[in-house]
Amino acid sequence: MALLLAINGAGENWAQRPWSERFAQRLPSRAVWTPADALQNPDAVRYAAVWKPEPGLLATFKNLEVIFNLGAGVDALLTDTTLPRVPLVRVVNDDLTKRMTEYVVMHVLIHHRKQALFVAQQAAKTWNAPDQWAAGDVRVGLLGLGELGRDAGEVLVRIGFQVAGWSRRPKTLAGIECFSGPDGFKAFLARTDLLVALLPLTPDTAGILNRQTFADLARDGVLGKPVLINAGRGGLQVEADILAALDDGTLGAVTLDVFETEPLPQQSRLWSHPNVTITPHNAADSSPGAISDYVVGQILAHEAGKPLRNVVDRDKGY
Ligand code: NDP
Ligand code: OXD
Repeated sequence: MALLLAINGAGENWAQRPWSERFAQRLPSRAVWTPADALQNPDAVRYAAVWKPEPGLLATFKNLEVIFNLGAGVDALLTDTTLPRVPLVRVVNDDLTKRMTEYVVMHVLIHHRKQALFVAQQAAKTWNAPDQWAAGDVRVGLLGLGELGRDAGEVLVRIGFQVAGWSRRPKTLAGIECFSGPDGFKAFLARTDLLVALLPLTPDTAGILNRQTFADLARDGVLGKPVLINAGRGGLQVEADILAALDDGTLGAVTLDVFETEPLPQQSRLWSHPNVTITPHNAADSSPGAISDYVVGQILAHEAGKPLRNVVDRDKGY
């Protein structure tokens, strides 16, 4: 049996050679193939570990048993209409989850503690200490209460924020006010000062961060104007609406890790807007070693007859 490794990511973390070496070390008795190797002997390929593979590639391997996506979000993979209907496993691991929680908590605190003001004051050598409200005065709303939303929510609760979350199905979570489904959306927004998006990109969530959503956020919070943080997927947001909402004061500030087009094009006005913070889709760049351990652990468990974990529901799209 062989493992196909097909990787097309940008940045150092996604270089194909180190991934091949990591898997070869962890599975010394198996063949670990690049797409070119695998196409020489397609029937031997039993597993595929992929990040943004060429559309159509995986349909070539008739004996494929499991596809492992090397990230948490599977939206890019599911746009391939020829993707074999074998189990598709996504990454869920502590390393990735904790890194996302760091990102969310850091950016919530930056907005809450007015850090942009202090950076500007330092540049102007100004000593001025404005009133600071407590975390308990700020209502954070998490769009998505999955692996990532729940963990970030727990830490935000511990710090003292008023935390609510919105998911597809109803939930009960300690310390987090839970809303669900289209019926719960408006009430969730109406109590939210600081909106954090950690949703997967699906046909139901595409463009959900739009003008109407921003207009429905609370306008009586201590932050003055609502704030948006999006670390889910760029397709959740309508960037023209974000810019218009910042310009007319519907939103006070935004932090974006993900974009409609990545890398963010040079001509995007988001780059230079004073109330926009941009990070290059690295909110939760997980350790390649930890991801490789996770995939190999799943392969060995599968071969020992145990069920695969974190299998994507193709009908829901996440
Ligand atoms: P999960 O699948 O564990 O959670 C998804 C959450 O979104 C669930 O709570 C789900 O509801 C909710 N949801 C999905 N569709 C809807 C809908 N139509 N209406 C309401 N709620 C909905 O995913 P993770 O938490 O692991 O990851 C979330 C996303 O974060 C990934 O899909 C990926 O796009 C992104 N991501 C970004 C990274 C980055 O570096 N920027 C890194 C890793 C992930 P329910 O619980 O009811 O199913
Ligand atoms: C992921 C990502 O989905 O890196 O894991 O965005």
